[in-house]
Amino acid sequence: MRLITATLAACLLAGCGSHSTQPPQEAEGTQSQIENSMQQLGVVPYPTDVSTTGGQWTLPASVQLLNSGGDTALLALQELLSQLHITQDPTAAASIELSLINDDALGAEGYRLSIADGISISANTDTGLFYAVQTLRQMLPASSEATYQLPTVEITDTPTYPWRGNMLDVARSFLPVEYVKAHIDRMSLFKLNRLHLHLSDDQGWRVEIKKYPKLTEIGGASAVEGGRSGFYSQAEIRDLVQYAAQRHVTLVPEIDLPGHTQAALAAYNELACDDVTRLGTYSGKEVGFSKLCLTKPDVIYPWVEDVLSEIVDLFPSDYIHIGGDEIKDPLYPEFIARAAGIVADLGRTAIAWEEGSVADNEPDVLLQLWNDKYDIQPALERGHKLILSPCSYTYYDHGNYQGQPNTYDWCRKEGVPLQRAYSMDTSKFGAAVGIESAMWSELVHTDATADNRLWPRLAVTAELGWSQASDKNYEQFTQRLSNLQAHLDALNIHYYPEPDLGW
Ligand code: TNX
Repeated sequence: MRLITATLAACLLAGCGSHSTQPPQEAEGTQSQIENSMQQLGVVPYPTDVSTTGGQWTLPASVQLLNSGGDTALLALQELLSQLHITQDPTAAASIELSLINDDALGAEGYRLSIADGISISANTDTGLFYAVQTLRQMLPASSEATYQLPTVEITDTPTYPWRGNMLDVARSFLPVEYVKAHIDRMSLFKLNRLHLHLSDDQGWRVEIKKYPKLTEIGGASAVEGGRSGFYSQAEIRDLVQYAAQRHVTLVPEIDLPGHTQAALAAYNELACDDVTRLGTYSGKEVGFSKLCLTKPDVIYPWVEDVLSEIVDLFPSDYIHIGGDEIKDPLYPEFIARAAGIVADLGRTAIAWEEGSVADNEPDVLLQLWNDKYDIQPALERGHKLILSPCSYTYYDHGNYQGQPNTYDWCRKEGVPLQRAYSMDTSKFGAAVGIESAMWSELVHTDATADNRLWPRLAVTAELGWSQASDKNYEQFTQRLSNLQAHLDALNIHYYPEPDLGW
């Protein structure tokens, strides 16, 4: 709000005229930097096209809402208005209008938001309308104030990538349902739309599978040393899926196969090769020691099929992640191709970590790149697309600063500070559906620590995933984001006090 007021003051003083206020790539000097920043809306991710007319409009204490079909958008708008103590009155002079239209330029997620002598929002879908409401939410204060002044503006906004995601490792250390719901709320404020849940690993199994109850009886009770155990029942998953859908977030489940499976082996010993002696649960931090016995196809494939069938029943996501990281076995490529085939037979498409690119997969299988320098070129040539998670930019289990206690630094010894995360050039990795940051949880054992690792860096994932690369400007990003501190506070986020934001 402060920035918006400053914007208006600057416009009123200097006369903004009717020109685009998209942030230019290079600010030329201190004076122009200040002017540029003052002309920006305090919105993250920055919208595609913003033009101000130099005026302002005061949102009155009571408005009428006109809605043609934006169900979740209407709910979000009503929630926003009630937080600001603005009442709805069908006879009020001022209106906020949500309209479903037909405009190819907006795609499935884009919207137009116009503020003149009222607010008019249009989009092809409820999703687009919902995102417009999120933009409006960021332009307004986080809690009620005496008056609400908005700049008169025309925004047209569409995302760069359809996949704007975050991965939570709930396997090493569990995150309770309440945390996941709060996380979905927070993601939606930034137009993030994929929540990848890493549901199984050596240290734990976190989703109820009816046919194999010991997975959660045994695997749900274990965790990494110092971490939390637990699991989601199928009823809880269904509730979460619905909660996420109402906020335009798709839950993408991962069952990590055929490595990272000690929790499953501990529950069902027959999945391990006969000479394996390590058959109990595991709470250390090593990786790459466990695997399903690939020479026992009659045992493991029916199990994989049963587990994935229940996963597909629970999660409506078009994509199901089958893991595939950190394992060496001559039968590995065959396993990945077969597991991806099982997913396809269930009517969905598989995602595998980058190593899965050695398998003979259909080109629609998505590959998730996690080592910056992995040679993914051959897979790109076969037509695969990527989810970009290069660890030196997107691994938020790495420090907010070099040497932050309880963070990893195996990928980048300086950690992944905000500015580093923002500096990722998404175009240099090849054809991508989008970007996803990851929070592994070997060292993240509480909600507050999770918040500290995720925020404010998740705002970077949002901006790189949504905004135009040509608008990228770290100074301006930090100015816009610092302006949103009250919004993060209102969401009760225990964010890292990032010095670049003055927090
Ligand atoms: C690598 S990235 C892993 C995870 C660890 C993470 C820790 C990937 C596919 N595998 O098993 O938790 O490093 O940063």
